[in-house]
Amino acid sequence: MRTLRNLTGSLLCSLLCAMFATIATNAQPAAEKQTIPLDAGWEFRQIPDSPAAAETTWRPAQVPGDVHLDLLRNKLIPDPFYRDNEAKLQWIEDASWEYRTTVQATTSLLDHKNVDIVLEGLDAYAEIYLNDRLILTADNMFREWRVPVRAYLHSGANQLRIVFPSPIKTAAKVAAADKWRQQTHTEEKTYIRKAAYEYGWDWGPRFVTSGIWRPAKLEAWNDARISSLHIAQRDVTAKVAHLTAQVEVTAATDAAGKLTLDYLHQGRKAEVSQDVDVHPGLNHFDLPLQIDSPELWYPTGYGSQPRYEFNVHLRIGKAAEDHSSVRTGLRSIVLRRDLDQWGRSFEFVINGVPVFGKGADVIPFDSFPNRVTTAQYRRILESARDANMNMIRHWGGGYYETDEFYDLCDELGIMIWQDFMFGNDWQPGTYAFKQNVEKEAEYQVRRLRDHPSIIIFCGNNETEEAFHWNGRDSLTPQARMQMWQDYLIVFSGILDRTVNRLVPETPYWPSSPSADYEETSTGFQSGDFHDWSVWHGRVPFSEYEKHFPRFMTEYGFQSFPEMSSVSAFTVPEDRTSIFTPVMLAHQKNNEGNSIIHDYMLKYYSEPKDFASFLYASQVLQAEGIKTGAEHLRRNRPRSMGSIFWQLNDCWPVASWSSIDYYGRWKALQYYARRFYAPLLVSPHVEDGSFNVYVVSDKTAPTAAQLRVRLMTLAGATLSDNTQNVQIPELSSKVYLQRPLSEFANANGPDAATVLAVTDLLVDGKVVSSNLLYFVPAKQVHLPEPGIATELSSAGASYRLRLTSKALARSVYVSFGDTDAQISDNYFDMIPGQPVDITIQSKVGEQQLRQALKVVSLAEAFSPLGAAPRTE
Ligand code: BMA
Repeated sequence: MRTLRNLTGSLLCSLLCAMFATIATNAQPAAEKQTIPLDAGWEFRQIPDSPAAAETTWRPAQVPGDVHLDLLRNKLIPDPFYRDNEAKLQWIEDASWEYRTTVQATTSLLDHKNVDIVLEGLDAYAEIYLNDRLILTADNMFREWRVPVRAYLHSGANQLRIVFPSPIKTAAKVAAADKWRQQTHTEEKTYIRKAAYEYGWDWGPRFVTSGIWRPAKLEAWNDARISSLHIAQRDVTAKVAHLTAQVEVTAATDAAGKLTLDYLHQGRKAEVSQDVDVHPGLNHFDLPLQIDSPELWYPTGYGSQPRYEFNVHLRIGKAAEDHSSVRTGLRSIVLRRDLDQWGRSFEFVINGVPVFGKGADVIPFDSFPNRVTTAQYRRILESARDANMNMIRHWGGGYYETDEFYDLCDELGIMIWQDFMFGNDWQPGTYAFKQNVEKEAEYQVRRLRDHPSIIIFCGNNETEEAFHWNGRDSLTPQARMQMWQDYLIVFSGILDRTVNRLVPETPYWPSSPSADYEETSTGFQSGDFHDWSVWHGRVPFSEYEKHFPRFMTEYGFQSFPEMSSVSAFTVPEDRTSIFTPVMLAHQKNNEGNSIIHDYMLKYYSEPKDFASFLYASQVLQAEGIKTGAEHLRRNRPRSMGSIFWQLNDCWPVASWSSIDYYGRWKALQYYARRFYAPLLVSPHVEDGSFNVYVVSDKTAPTAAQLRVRLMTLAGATLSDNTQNVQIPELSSKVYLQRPLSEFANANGPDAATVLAVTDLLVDGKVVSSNLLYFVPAKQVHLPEPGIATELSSAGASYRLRLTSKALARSVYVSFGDTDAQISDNYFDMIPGQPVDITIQSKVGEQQLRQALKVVSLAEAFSPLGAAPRTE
């Protein structure tokens, strides 16, 4: 095109141009890029020569998808999550599988100068054949693969076939070629880049699957295509945003063209354009732009989440070659790590505001990612937001999530701590592996960098710590030195560099937990922290209060899902004890059920039956995490984050989650809504004194009232005092301090029968409420609360009014399998203080009334304590 333009003016050219124009019009060359999804007509089978080949007939398959889901859809395997079916399905990982479809190459497709096959995700090692010609060998689940295939396509039907040799055997072969492995004992499975949780985790089943797990498509283009569009946020303030639209164009030829960028600004379309010369290969163009008084994106609780849409069009000569768009929010991020009296701070400063990170760790939403629906993503992420969480940590043992997941976090204002996908395992040190990781990081960072929700990229989950695990400390010094060097090359070299090059505004952190290699021998000066003293270390919950991490990225305690969730994967005989074989098959942490049982006896006593055990386990978990979360919040700014382990589940299981696999909130999620409230009242006994803290995440001072009552469990008020308080923004402070003896004699008999009720009121409304007991939970002798209920219809929903004669702890309202959404649950009830909750349900009042069950902690335990069975 450019050659023709250069000749403009000459007679010969005018003639030639006229001629070409005619030809072009007649042939109608497809100008702009064409994308054709390859999502239809797929079939799969087990490769006949693999051992125990049982399913060698070609059968219909779904792409994107995986072998397990295809086998399930074809009714060749039972539900993998039901009872102990997991164990029966382990043969699938030893087999090899293949997928095929027909690619129709139409004339309009072949009219393009370039046609690429684009595979957005293959799990994991795969050989790709087009018309029986090997066009690609893939070995990383987390990379996109693109192969130019114009030359191999013929008009009409072409066969695309993808072979997945057994992942287990392939990884073993790749590992065997690494001569260092004999010294480092790096696990075979790590040699193929594949989601670690597929091999089983301490909350997840083992389903090592294979498949085309992300979309496949054909892209047909002519002279050039836009391979990436990024809005670099060099300098963003409320006054002005200095941005650069970075456009990468892949060209097949030398050509002159034009890039036009448009975006909406204050309701009007703004436009920037630039003439460009492209050359074969990758071309980089920067289009600077300035937005005055930008609307900034804030984490939820700090402001709104406006997003700007930027569209870029590429023309070569007169032809519209390609267009691309990106939606992003404008914000500035600083990970502030200043030296201070405790060591070095670790706080995220967003748009100039130091934000206390409140949330939980997120694991994959399913063992089979392709069946996760938009509704599930929404339900879990909205649940996070609704429980006053503003941050999640996207944990490194799974997979990089879908665009939809990140879009939702952007929309909801949920900040993401984004791990690269390395979970605990030591990683191979071969050159090929490192190159593979670099390509993965380039692809993923390019894909993710415009999501305003991602506020940090982190190298891995616990790999830095894992240098000392599994006997590695006793390896030869030479092996250890080599391993550490390989570690640094990947996690403080390749990944750091890639983030820095592609999105320098987003901080990078080498590992979680880490202190970025700073000395932390006396503890808690620097970096993020995983506190597993509770649970794995089996110490009491109060241990949390002895630790002062600068930012907590994991701490947790397990519970069981509620009865309706347990019923979904069991038969009645499985539900006689938490130690039945099926209940143990749905507990993946060694001795997990015994750990729950031990803590149960330590804090309460033996639950009276199976249903009560499920309920009490949730209360136990919620009370434990509440202890940790409130401690961290009270200690701001020393601690600036509380991310508990874990938000969700990938199947129905006993785990650390606060929301179960079916999306049902456990007690912990309801508790989190209270302990993560923007204004929190937190009574606490410290050094013989009763202290009432108020913690504020508000960015403006708040005028409030603090009411503190001393009551008996039976409902008598012993004292009742209210004081006005001025709460500074972003603060934690004690507003009331009294010698403990004034409230209760901690050692005397009275202490077990009284409690302090603390309420924080703003404009006369209670915004936070908290109770404090003066003796350990086990010694609090809860009376029978005698809870009365009154259900009435209230417009489109129902109102349930509960009244209690005595103190009732963790009141659990349920309707069994009857459809009902409950506005609050697992709440404490003060005698004489009715509680109203809203019930949304499709069923009638009568049916709801019949299904209604209310229990509280007092009714969950057998007076005598039946002897438990042990694992
Ligand atoms: C941490 C996490 C996970 C694990 C959890 C509970 O180590 O990173 O690997 O599931 O603890 O053990």
